[in-house]
Amino acid sequence: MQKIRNIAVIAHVDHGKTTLVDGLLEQSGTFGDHESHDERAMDSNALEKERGITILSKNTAIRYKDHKINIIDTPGHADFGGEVERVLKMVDGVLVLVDAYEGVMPQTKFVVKKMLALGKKPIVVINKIDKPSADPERVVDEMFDLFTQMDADDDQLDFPIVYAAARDGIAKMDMADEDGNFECIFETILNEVPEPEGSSENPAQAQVFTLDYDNYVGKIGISRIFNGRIKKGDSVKLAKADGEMINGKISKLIGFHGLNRMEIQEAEAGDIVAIAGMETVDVGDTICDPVNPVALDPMHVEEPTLTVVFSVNDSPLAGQEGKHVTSNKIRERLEAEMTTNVAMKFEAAGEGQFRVSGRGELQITVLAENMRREGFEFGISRPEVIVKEVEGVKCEPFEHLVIDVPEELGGTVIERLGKRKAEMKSMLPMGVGFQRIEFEIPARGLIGFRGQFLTDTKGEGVMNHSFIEFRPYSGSVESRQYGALISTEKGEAMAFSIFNLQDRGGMFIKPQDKVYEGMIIGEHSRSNDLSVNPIKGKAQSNVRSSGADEAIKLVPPRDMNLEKALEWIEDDELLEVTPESVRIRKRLLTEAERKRASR
Ligand SMILES: Nc1nc2c(ncn2[C@@H]2O[C@H](COP(=O)(O)OP(=O)(O)OP(=O)(O)O)[C@@H](O)[C@H]2O)c(=O)[nH]1
Ligand SMILES: [Mg+2]
Repeated sequence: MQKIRNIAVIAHVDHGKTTLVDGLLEQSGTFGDHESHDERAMDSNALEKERGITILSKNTAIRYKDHKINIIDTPGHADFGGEVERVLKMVDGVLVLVDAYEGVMPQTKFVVKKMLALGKKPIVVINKIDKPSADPERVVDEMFDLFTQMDADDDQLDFPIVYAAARDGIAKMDMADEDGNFECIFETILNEVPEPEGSSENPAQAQVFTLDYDNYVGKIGISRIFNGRIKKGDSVKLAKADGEMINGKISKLIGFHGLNRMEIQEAEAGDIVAIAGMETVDVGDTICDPVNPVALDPMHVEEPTLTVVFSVNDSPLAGQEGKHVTSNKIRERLEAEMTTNVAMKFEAAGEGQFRVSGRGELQITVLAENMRREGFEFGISRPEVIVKEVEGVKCEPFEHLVIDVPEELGGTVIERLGKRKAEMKSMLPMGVGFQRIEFEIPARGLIGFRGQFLTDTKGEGVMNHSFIEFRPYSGSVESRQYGALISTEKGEAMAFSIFNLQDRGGMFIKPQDKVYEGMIIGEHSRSNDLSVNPIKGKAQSNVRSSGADEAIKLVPPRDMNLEKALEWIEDDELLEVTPESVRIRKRLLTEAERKRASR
């Protein structure tokens, strides 16, 4: 049998997982001498590169000495946490990264809890020790405390610690040591991560943990082989979560090495491979021996907590910027998404409307952003949390929220969060004038909070949150404080009118932007909505001196990208998303309609 180690890299968002994997690829010599690659090479899709975050977990394999090490890089953002849990079942050991300054964050707690519960043996990597504010000792203590709180067993508590500056390819086993390379990480993996159990001689058993799609071979299940051998052309049984057994045939087997995938003929117990040939394959399915089929435990798929409605765009500018605009096209696209994305769900919600549910705003924005790049045009409603009954009690999702703010701003933020039903759990000084405050808050209270928070902290605050559980409904929470500036006219915005309107609030549009009746062009500085005319030119008779128009000074408009706009809107408003624009509008476009509806 091949000598194999299987590991996952887990951590809070941005603590350096993908960067560490770069280093592991590089320093194991997996990248050829002349192979060029980007920074964070595993973040391969366009949105991942652009945003600098990992959205999908991905696997790679390296060779170190006579071992093959399969590595799964996971996303750190809370919205994609469900994936981490599935990945953890596929590996025998984990690298838990933690930022040497930020320390234990909500998603660190989430992933450590899952890992401990699954009985995995961790290697803790204190990363970014090069940061001037780094405090590795404090962070090691925080990790010990966390492990103890989460009932780690003695073996798990006895975790090896590596100190690293992943970005610089530096690692060492003791802060007092000289900077070394990643050799100590490779050695620790070989020594500490258990060998895969199972045997190549047993009947085949492989479990699918991620899905992929290829235009030529169709649906692909990325799987860990727990027992036996799998060969191209093999007949197999596919065991589904509900107990059904489906006959299948392996049309293609794909292996991983570095950033490459290559066709292979055979793989055996312990390895991670991609398997094609079964259109009905799903996450959690077991691919097993046809004569002696034994299913592995199905996987837990996290339930969505947030939902929005995607709808056919019916604004006065509909159909002008997008290629795909019809209800059928939108439905097909959403259906395609759901075949590989197990964390999301969708259902029809009336004529031209689709209710899409997921784990958080980012997950939903990523889907919307991908669609808009593909030429889609559509509307999106305000996100709503999913409310459900648990033992007869109405319950809603709660989140663990951690904020880091300059000390003098703590009070303001606590007050704001209080109105959103947050309960403060702890407050600690963080050094360099910051404090860390932790809360538990209904997910509803977080919708629209980020924008306010960034304003309140002048962009210096950092906030992170992660799902805890469904708890009894907490009553009404405060929502947006300010009203909307609503256009009464259709046409092109004029600099002169924007200039006159900017005293009324913050503008979202610039001169020459297309506007229509009912479109929201800015945020009012008061709590009520205000109808305004943004296309009024300067009347001729008012001209006192020529050239005065050029002298107009406009405040730059607020950049309302998809994410910010989605956080901002209220129930009676919608986003209009096209490949070129994100516009905000009232659901009901005319003032008369809105008046009637409010009665
Ligand atoms: N100073 C410093 N920065 C680092 C180090 N390692 C990574 N970074 C930076 O931290 C940022 C996040 O790195 P990523 O590797 O994308 O982090 P990640 O954990 O994969 O993030 P997600 O996948 O989105 O959860 C990047 O800007 C890196 O350059 C380090 O050792 N020191
Ligand atoms: Mg990453």
